Amino acid sequence: MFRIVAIALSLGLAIHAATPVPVIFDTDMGNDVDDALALAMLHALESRGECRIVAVTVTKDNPWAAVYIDLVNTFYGRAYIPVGAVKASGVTPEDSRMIQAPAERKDAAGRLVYLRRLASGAEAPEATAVLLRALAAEADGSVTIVQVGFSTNLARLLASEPEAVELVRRKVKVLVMMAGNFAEPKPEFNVAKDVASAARVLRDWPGPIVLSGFEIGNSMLFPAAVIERDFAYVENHPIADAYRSYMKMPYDRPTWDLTAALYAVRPDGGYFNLSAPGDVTADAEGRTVFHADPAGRCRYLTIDTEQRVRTLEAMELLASQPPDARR
Ligand SMILES: [Ca+2]
Repeated sequence: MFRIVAIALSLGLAIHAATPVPVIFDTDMGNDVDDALALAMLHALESRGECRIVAVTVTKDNPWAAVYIDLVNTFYGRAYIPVGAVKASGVTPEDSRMIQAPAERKDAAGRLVYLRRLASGAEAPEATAVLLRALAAEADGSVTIVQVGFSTNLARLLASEPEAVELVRRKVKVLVMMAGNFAEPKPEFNVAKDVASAARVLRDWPGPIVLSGFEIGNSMLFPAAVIERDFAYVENHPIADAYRSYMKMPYDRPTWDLTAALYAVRPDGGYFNLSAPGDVTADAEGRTVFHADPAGRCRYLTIDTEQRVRTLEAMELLASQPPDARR
């Protein structure tokens, strides 16, 4: 009996591993460098056959965000991935060197160092339309959305058309958000910058939500030494370039968005634990409160000391994996 269960389990795992998880990555690329590392991780996981990036959508209202994402996708050999940009949200419109410097970097001959499709963010389609199209094309119950910026796009998605909520309910397996703080009653950036949208998504999202709170990524720092050593396989690397452009090196930065991406693709990897179910509300300043409820749709990640060592190492290895490493 035990052996039969073991065989069934291994078959189940094999089937699971053979079907890459369709992932939508929704990011405020440019506000912090963990978004870039998280996107690099998703590309590595796609190269390993574990996920498929079906679209990337942006909630930083700055034209260089979509351009930078497009050049990263191109670097990893996936220039075809649709990139949608938030339009006229006014949320964090300020320029950011981590996205603009790599996008404008030229070689001695005056050519762009990083190839890309988008000449400007204005060419990127509106994010809600990209989300609707991406969801409609995927199998029912299959899509994982990783939201590591503001909830602007997902709130707009829910309000976009009468069938949108039903489309989300039918297509999305889980929404994984880097949002909130479940250790201290402090406002969290992703929630605070667009509280109305965060509150709406937390209230109205028609399916399960897993949140990686501020305290999770804050407890594991991405080492500057990994940027200097493990991204040096190519002279110009768009992720290392962004990291060096974001702050003065050397610095170790929290892994907030990487934790959400890792959990999204490997929920059974043992990297984290999950809270009991409940609901999460956001107040006007961007503080989140968890209300335990067996019928609730939300859980948040927890992590213990032993897990931290292995989880950080997995994030370092995946983020620095060269393109097409398994081909
Ligand atoms: Ca982010």
